Amino acid sequence: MRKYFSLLCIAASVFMAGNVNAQNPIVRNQYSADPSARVFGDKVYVFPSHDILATPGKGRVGWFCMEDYHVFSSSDLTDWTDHGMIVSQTTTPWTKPDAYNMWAPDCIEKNGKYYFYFPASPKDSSYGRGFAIGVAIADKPEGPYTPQPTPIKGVHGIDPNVFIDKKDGQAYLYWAQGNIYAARLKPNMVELDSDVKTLAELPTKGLKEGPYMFERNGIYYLTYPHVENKTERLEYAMGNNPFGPFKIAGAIMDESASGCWTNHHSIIQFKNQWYLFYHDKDYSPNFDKARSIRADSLSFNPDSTISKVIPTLRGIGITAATKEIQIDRYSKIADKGISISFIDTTNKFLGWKTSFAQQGAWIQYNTVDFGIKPLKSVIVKAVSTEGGILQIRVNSIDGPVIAEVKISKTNDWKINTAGITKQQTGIKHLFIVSKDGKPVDVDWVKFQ
Ligand code: FUB
Repeated sequence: MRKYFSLLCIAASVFMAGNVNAQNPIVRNQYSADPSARVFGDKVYVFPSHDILATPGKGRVGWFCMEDYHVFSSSDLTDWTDHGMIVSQTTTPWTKPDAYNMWAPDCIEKNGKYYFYFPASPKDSSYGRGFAIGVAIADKPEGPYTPQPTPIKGVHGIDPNVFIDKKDGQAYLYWAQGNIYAARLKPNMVELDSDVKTLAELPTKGLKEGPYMFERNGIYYLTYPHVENKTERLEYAMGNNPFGPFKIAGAIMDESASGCWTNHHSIIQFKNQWYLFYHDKDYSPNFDKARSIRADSLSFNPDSTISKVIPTLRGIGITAATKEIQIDRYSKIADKGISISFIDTTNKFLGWKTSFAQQGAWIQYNTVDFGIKPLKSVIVKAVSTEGGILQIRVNSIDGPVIAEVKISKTNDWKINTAGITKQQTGIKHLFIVSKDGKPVDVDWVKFQ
């Protein structure tokens, strides 16, 4: 029966798999949090938590509610594929099937097998109270994953993170439960191989959780969210080996301006660039337990410390000019006469619109690839009750106007097209400017 059910789940996952767009947030078809990004082969895989909204009888209303995990992948950091559900509370042998406590996970590859670590509430009190941490194993990053029959013995807590030291191939498990703990893993990756070590050099006041370890140039970076003030910010400490001792080094990302209480992250290097994956509450401004994952570039200072990451909406990756360019995920925006809001507040996953309301109001969207063949026209999906004119410029706000788009007078979203007067190739920064100040709402812009 269990086998039949697993097959059904796999079939449902494949059916539900789909492509989602780039920019921040990365995942656009569901809530997502606690992103564990990994480079496997020539792709980046992200293993996030999957927030859903609790309703009476399903989870605890007003709190985190998570029943399963999805995995996403991208080869260009722009187009992300949702591979569907990989592990669920109802199909894991040891988890309480109605606890909705499948919190922040992680995944790692060893000898061609993929080990997915996840915290959840056990159904059997012999595994201890609170959270235990289990493992599911697959032959491919996107699954199918087979959960182990029992959680890892000797581990109680949340937010597992696994690190394999390239120096000697030793795997370490980190997790949180008030403090941050670490232990060696056996070669089978599912049992501890040492005593549990408390990483005591970290801040003693204010919650810390979500450990994420990585190594660069022989320095071991233990990174973690910590409540130094009122909400979590991402901090780090540096050491000479995976068990420390560690020296507190500062903040990677400040507290969210949105007030999202949690943050949770991972750091990877992909094609010579480092990236920080983290979360905020983009699709749920009023409830910070329904979060969305994001990514921005990260860099190091000459002394090996981390340069603070300022969160952006534009995020990472290059946007093809021929795709729908969501200009509301801007790189920069004029101080006045322009604003961003949800297209439909009753269905926020429809995304955002940019409202132009003043002559000269502008928005900048960086790194658009016009390709090698000149494109002929630009399409703007817009609505304007008075009609208006938008200029499309490249390079800078004073850069050449490559098209002027007359937005027709209408009460409904409409496609407006104009010819390109100055052909473009290669990667350009895009500027959309209101020529006449008439109110115009824009959903997206694309070239063809
Ligand atoms: O997603 C639930 C919990 O919120 C995670 O386990 C923590 O790290 C925090 O992000």
